[in-house]
Amino acid sequence: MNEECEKIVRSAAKKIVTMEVRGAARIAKFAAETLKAFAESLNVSDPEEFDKKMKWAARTLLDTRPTAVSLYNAVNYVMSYSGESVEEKKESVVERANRFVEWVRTAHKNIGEFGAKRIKKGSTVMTHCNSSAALSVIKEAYKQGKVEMVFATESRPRRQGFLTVKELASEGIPVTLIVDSAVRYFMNEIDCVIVGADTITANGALINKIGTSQIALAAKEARVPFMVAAETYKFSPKTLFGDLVVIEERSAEEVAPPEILSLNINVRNPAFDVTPREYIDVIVTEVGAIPPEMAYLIIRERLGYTFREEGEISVSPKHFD
Ligand code: RUB
Repeated sequence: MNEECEKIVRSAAKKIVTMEVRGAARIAKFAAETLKAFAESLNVSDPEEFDKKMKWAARTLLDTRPTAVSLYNAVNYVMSYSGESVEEKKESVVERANRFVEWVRTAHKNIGEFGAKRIKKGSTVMTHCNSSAALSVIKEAYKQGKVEMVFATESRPRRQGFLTVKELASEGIPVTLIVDSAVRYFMNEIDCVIVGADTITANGALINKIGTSQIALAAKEARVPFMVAAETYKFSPKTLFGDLVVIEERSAEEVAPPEILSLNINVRNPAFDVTPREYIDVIVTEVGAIPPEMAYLIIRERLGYTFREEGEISVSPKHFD
């Protein structure tokens, strides 16, 4: 019976690893939903056994992809469940998972509204990869009649840019697809760059799809504002305690075909890169549009972490508590 339950988690983990479920927000929501489904179907009577199984599920999900802190925050949020009996614990898991999913849903609405205020009428905007948060800004600004054209990068090697152009085109939003190496060529035509985030560190740096930092560099050179759309669960509490963000390196097969790989060459395929805070004009979160320097406050106020005091840190994000 519980082997069947474990399948829920193993299959979810596989979907994240193979990127059937991808993007920091989607992964986080999916992890919360998976923990909920697992808890609901667990057939145990011993509360300690329940905790053990939940920890196994949490660890299995956390071990899928290392970079997006949204996954860690989602798992941590649900795993802060309470209760004495198995039934109470289950109820608490379900409640927390539902709250997290609601957090994801409502955050996008606010981010869209706040971000759109910073887009001028008649704008051409550029985005990279496929970010639900960045697209919520673009869609809202378009609805308000402010966006004339969206430049979307292909986003090699996985070409998530195709998802972006499909999504925008399906809503009738004018979009131009470009290869990643054409970013600087077109930057003078751009009024604002809008990207999403996998992680924001305590010092305000952005970790996002590989190529983001090159776009930020080109934007700075051309004095084009660079906006990051990031829900507060994309901020990393761990970086407050000195942890470095692990950048996922994916397989060489994503980059080159077999005849090239057979040449016995090295291939490196980092999935994300780091954009220092100096390149970021604003981070639009669901609680406001903030400078990157305010990242620590977000981690403290929204996620409930403060600098370590007397060996204690709070681990329960405060959002809905
Ligand atoms: C996706 C990516 C996205 C962020 C933000 O990378 O880098 O820009 O995750 O997306 P991958 P969202 O495709 O490798 O997961 O705003 O939807 O969370």
